[in-house]
Amino acid sequence: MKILITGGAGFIGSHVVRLFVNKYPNYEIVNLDKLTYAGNLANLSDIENKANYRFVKGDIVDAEFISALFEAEKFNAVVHLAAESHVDRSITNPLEFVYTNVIGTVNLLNAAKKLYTAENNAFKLFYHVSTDEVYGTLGETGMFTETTAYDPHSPYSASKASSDHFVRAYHDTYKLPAVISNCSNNYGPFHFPEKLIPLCIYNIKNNKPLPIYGKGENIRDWLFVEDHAGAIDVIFHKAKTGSTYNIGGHNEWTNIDVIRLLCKIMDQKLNRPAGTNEKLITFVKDRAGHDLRYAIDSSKLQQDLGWKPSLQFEEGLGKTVDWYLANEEWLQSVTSGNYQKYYQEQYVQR
Ligand code: NAD
Ligand code: TDX
Repeated sequence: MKILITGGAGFIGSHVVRLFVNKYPNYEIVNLDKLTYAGNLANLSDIENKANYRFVKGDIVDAEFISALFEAEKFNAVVHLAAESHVDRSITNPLEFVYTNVIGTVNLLNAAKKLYTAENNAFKLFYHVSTDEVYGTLGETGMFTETTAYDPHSPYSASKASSDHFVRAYHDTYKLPAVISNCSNNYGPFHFPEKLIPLCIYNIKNNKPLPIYGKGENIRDWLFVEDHAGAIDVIFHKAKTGSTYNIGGHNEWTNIDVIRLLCKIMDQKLNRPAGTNEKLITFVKDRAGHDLRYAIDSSKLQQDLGWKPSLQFEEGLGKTVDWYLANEEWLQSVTSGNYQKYYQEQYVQR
């Protein structure tokens, strides 16, 4: 089995690559990544020399390159994670999200379809990794299920919804074997410090303000990244083609409560008096079109395929903080360059 994993140098992709390379020594894993600001080969330094792993630098938007790669490599399956992933960036630069998330996905689908048809069905599966944000926002009650209607609000979620539709269209029209999973917010090691949790870990460590959008009342459903990678493994091997699975941890928190918990954990780990870090909390201008609440019903995945999350949030958050404090070099390297200007000065301006 030769598997192409796209976006393997990113946050979730690096955990998926590591799991597949270590757990399946007989699979050949090819990691394709453009190495944008979010992609970092240091995320994979522990497995880079494994015999069943290879890295290819490339852009999924480049249709000729993708077509030639598939022709040369004759992959048996694709796990597609490469994407522009940050909602705030999609608000300032939506086109980049259309190129990578929509056109890039269609380029991969075209190349997979060609292989599927030409290679006598040696191509087995196109696994598309997507998000719960395609479903839009919930009010105070209810959960997203696999049959919830799509209602994306941000340019990011609109681009992911579009890519999901294309994957289903290729399955329905050309019979391309495909599955989709829609997951809730992930957290854990190697998360780029632009997203809420790693940004606040970095800022607490450096005694900088913790920017909370609006009143901090928006709710997200947090899942430890290794649990997401485990779910992808289960779905990849067991799901029927044409199916969709929601992945989530039944773990809803308001943003302000997440950050209060993080402040408390980091008071202890940094030996600061109780209450020190909470003083850094700063309420800033709300995100435009900010979805109020996400909550995933993952009972289909639990019942059909026997997956369940392994970690409680407090434990996972503690592990995550330990990882960031122990990996100062990684944090330094990803926050060098124009990081300070992009992520730190903008909050002062608000
Ligand atoms: P990330 O931003 O950390 O990583 C994305 C990776 O894709 C990076 O390594 C980047 O270099 C690569 N990439 C970007 N554009 C590319 C291109 N044109 N060609 C090739 N490679 C390119 O993202 P992430 O948080 O790890 O998310 C991975 C996937 O999971 C995305 O599809 C995202 O929509 C989905 N997802 C993320 C979350 C979450 O909480 N982070 C939740 C659900 C679903
Ligand atoms: O500085 C911040 N302050 C703040 O209050 C940031 C960066 C975020 N927030 C809020 C916005 C959200 O309500 O925190 C919540 C989480 O924000 P992000 O970490 O940016 O994640 P979110 O927008 O929820 O999207 C994430 O989960 C779903 C990923 O980035 C997506 O790729 C994934 O699909």
